[in-house]
Amino acid sequence: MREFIRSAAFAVMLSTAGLAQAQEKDISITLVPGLTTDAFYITMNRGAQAAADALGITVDFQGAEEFDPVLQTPVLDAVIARGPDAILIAPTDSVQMIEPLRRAHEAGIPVITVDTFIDDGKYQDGSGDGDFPISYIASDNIAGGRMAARFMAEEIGGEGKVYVSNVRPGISTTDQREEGFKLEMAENYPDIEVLETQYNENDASLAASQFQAVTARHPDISGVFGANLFSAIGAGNGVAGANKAEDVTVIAFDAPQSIVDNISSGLVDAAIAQHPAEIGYYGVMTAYAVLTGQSVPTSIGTGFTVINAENVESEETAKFIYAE
Ligand code: T6T
Repeated sequence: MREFIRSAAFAVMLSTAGLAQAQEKDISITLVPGLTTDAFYITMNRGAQAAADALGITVDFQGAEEFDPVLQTPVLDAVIARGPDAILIAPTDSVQMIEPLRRAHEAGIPVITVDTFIDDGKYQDGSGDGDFPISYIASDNIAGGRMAARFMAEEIGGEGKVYVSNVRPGISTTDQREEGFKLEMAENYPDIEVLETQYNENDASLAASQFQAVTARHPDISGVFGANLFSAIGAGNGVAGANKAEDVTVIAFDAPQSIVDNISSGLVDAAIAQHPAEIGYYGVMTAYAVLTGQSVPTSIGTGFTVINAENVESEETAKFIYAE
């Protein structure tokens, strides 16, 4: 039956009888997050479950405890061995996850990437080693990095020294946020100097201690852009630990409750909240469409909500705070 569903997924036309059969089957999709304990992916899973409930299908959530391709690969191999009807995955490295994901593709399991991409993120175009995933559902991370730069520039009055606190090179999302941030600064804010990026391996404590080290070298530092949840939590803690909340602007990517609390207290100036539930919801809907013979877009862009002192207490904002 699974084979039927897979071939149905790739058929150009599906007969009405075939469609009915496909819909009757218990469709089972696995969502492999970047890591399981991150409020971003927990919220993505909520959106995925909402879509699964609406469709009457099953989505399970299987991942590693750290954002690391060496840990994600065996989880993925075990998922492939169980043979779900489709895999939604946030690949933890844009190059290192190509071959592991090819194993899913070669086993006939449709692959859709959510949040992060492999290769250049342009799928089904016959170009590159990793163009086999069917679709990519995510925030526009270059645009998000540009937004962070604009908020930073506004807060620091268009001049000063800033740096990006980032995870590690090779992750499509955080690489693109840094790229967008630097492009915006270079194009529009010539009096802002972007210092060397500090890579923290997704460890908020390391990100906090890196702030101490940067501020020792540059006591006149004006701002830090935390390019993901752990980088931003660490940047805020570093600034608080150095008693620099008054002098240093922190712009966060991601919006778990602790960052939102730091906006309320004035430690963090703005957070660019992604819409992870939307990514999960549309990820599952896309997989379902594929499995029932519909054509799907090769990429779907999801939104952002900027949270700052002006809207942090509003009811409208509350729904964009990540689930814990
Ligand atoms: O920022 C998100 C996600 O978009 C990124 O790919 C990895 O980090 C997070 O999960 C936040 O920790």
